[in-house]
Amino acid sequence: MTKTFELNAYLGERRKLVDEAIVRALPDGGAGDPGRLKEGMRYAVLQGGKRMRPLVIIAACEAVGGAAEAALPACCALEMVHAYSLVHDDLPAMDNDLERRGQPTVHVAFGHAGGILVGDALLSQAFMALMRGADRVPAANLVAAARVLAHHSGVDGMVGGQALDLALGQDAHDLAALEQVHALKTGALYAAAGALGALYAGADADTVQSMETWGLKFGIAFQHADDILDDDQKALRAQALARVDQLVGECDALAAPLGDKAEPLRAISKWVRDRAHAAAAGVKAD
Ligand code: GRG
Repeated sequence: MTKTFELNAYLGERRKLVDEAIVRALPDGGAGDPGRLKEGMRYAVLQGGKRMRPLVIIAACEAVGGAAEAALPACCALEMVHAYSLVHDDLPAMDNDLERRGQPTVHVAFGHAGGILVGDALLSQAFMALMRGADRVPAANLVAAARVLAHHSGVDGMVGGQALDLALGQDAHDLAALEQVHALKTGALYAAAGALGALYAGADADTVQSMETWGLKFGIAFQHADDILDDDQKALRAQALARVDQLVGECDALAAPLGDKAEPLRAISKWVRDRAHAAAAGVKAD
């Protein structure tokens, strides 16, 4: 399988499933929509994006013996949390960004209050989407999935990472401090992705833990690669690149016992390593 595995084809097929499921999981913009809230939610989620977190969910699910379709409720939920975080991050009180994915940001298109409410509504809708798996997932795994999503999204995860980032400002002068932010702000949602993929495959607690750790390491590597691509944290670039190699090696070790089923996971972590190295060599990747 290793020689013939085509990551782009794999991601393209799964991405189609994810995109179709997300459209179904969002409120229908055609029904009553006071304040254009539903329209704003759809705008925030359906304007593109790589869908990397849902694709990691599916790869983790398949790596432990599940089917992609079983994981779609978790894919929709996590992408909604990701979208809400971007909407709030773009607000004037945060980064005050006017464009995202080549379009006006949500607060530009729907007003500042609209941006706040769209983000809030997406977070709640995420837990509605997660529960769509209720009939296909063991009840204990569904409860664990709600806990995992809340934990990694909240104060001990992404929101805590954003707060830490704001508190540190430009003070992240060493790799350890930088990685603490990366682990919470970006790594947490990827840790959730690994765990959710395993939970929606019906996996046991040890397997879920292993995939959660895979996701955390991958997420930190993903953020280092993103920093290199964006020319951020230049003083730490060489150390960050070395860490990407180390983290991807640790991901591979976690995936090794899963055999061929984990080929997509291996290809995804290799993609992030190649992306980081290409960016460091001055080649712009997608
Ligand atoms: C405001 C609650 C709150 C959280 C904000 C996600 C975040 C925390 C801030 C956005 C800025 C940033 C650099 C976050 C790191 C995570 C990251 C790389 C986000 C972009 O993810 P991609 O590249 O985006 O997956 P697409 O557009 O492909 O979905």
